[in-house]
Order: sequence, then structure tokens, then C-alpha cells
Amino acid sequence: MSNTTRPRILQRGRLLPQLESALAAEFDVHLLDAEQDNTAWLAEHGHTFVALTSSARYGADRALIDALPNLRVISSFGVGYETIDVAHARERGIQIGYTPDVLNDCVADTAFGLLMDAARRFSASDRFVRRGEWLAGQYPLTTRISGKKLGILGLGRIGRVIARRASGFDMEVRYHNRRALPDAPFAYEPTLHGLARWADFLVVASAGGAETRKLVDAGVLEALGPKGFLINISRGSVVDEAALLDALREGRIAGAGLDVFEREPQVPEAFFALDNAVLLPHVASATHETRQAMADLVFENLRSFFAEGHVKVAVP
Ligand code: 8YV
Repeated sequence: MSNTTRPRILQRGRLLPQLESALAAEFDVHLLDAEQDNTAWLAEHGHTFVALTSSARYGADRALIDALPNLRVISSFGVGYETIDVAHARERGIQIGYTPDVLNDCVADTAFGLLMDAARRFSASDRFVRRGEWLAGQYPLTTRISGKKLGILGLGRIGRVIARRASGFDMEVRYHNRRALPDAPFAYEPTLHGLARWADFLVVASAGGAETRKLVDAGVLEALGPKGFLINISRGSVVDEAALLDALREGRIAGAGLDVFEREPQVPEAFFALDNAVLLPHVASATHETRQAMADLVFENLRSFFAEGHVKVAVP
């Protein structure tokens, strides 16, 4: 097919090379990031695009959607969509595809990796060996994981897989959501404070966005207490980062395992000095297998839209 007949797609942010190649073979793709002045360029060319690819990281705000007057579909790489102005896109009748479920296992694995690392201090004791300190004495004792209490904030698709992992560690699970889930085989804690007070490990697995902003605040950390650990594989915005730093510094919680931060890729330097924090660069879904599955879904969502008039997996 010639470029004139292929649907024209605007690409926001780089995607996996194999996804970019697959898209280029079927669509007429233009990378927005290649332009110096996005606003001026969009004013001239925005009307030529019917589709937009983006990601949880870059999203699509009102200004971008408005700059694309003929936009009919957004296909986003990621399960989080708080960076997309969904309400505005809906008003315009724009469909939005995303990539849930295919990343549940890897994100749950990462939550457990962080939990184990924070409690058993694998990264910290690795640093101890590398510094040659083992020669001078044993590494201090750490905290047992098996049989402990796991509190999950946000028992959604990923939260449920984390709970399944916990059964292999004989952990008791409770959760807090806005509402109790009738089909969940775990005890519901009606308040986040109550969950934090009960839990040895509090795992944040809720969605990001305005509704969950700073839910985990100084009071929740206080309730988690000096023996409690905070794990976050959701969004940095759900945790009050300054309060978390204070709590870690002052030993008001035992430790934290964090894959996400408030202003990625900026991580406050104060974290670097804290041996009781495990810091990852937002890699929970970043395996070859899972990122490929996400890429496939970004592609299938577009293909399905242009072939059948609807994306395969739509944002609810
Ligand atoms: C990705 C994520 O890192 O799916 C999400 O919402 O946060 C991660 O899986 C992200 O999509 C990359 O932009």
C-alpha cells in the first residue's frame, strides 16, 4: 500500500524497535519526538493523523488530543492510563486501547523481589560483601518473610497475582480498596490505616492518578510502624515521598522497596544514602517476554480498530 492510503499514526515516545518496525510496515507512522517544536509542527500537521501511539509514561493530555482534530484511536503501551485525558478523548468519541493483564506476572514478581530484598536485605548485604566488610564480621540479622502478614492496597488484577505469590510464602493476606470485593477470598480492611496497622508488609498496587494521590501519607507510615515494610510497584504519586524519606531516615518504618517515584527518572538523592531502601528504575514489567506481549497488544489494538472498528482491549 502507498503512504497515501495507509492510516496515519502519530507516535509519542519511542517504542520497542520490533513494534516500531511492525507499525511502520502497516501504517504511515510519524514520530512526534523527532520534531523541534511540537506545538508548531502539530498546528500544521495534526489534522493528518487518525491514530496516536503513546505509553503510560507519556500519555495524551488535552492539548495533544486537541491538536489532533481527526484522531479516532489511541493505542497506549502500559496498564496505567492516568496520563491520558480519558474523559476528553471520550467526549470526542476517540477509542483508547491499552495493555493490561499481560504484565501481571512480571509486576507481581517484582513486588515480591522488592519485598524479599527489603526484608532480607539482599542488595544491602551484596554491597557489604563488595566493600570487603564480611572479613570484619557477619552481616546483621534481617527479617523473616514466610508466615508474615501482607497488606495489599489495590486488589486489582496485579494485586490478585501478588496475593497468589504470597500463598507460596504462607502469608496471610488482607486488602484495602474503595469497596470490598464480594469474590475476594481475603479479609477486607475498611481503612488504609487499619491495613497498615495490621500488615508486616504493605504493598501498593493501586492505580495512579488524582484519586490515589498521596494515599500513603505520614499517618499511614506511622501505622505501618518501625517493623513494617512498604513496597510500591504502582505509581510514585500514591506515596508521599517526603514523608516516606523521613520515616525511612528516622527508622519509623523498617524499610521500603520502590520501583516507582514521584518524578521519574528523578529520584531524590536523600534515598541514595538509605541502606533500608531498595530502589529500582521502574522495571516491574521490563522483561523481554512481557514487553513483547505489551507491544503485540499495542499493535493488535490498532489493527483491530482499523479492521473491525474497535480496539481489542479498551480502557474501561
Ligand atoms: C511501563 C507501567 O513501564 O504499564 C504501566 O503502566 O508503568 C509500565 O509497565 C510503562 O508502560 C512504560 O511507559
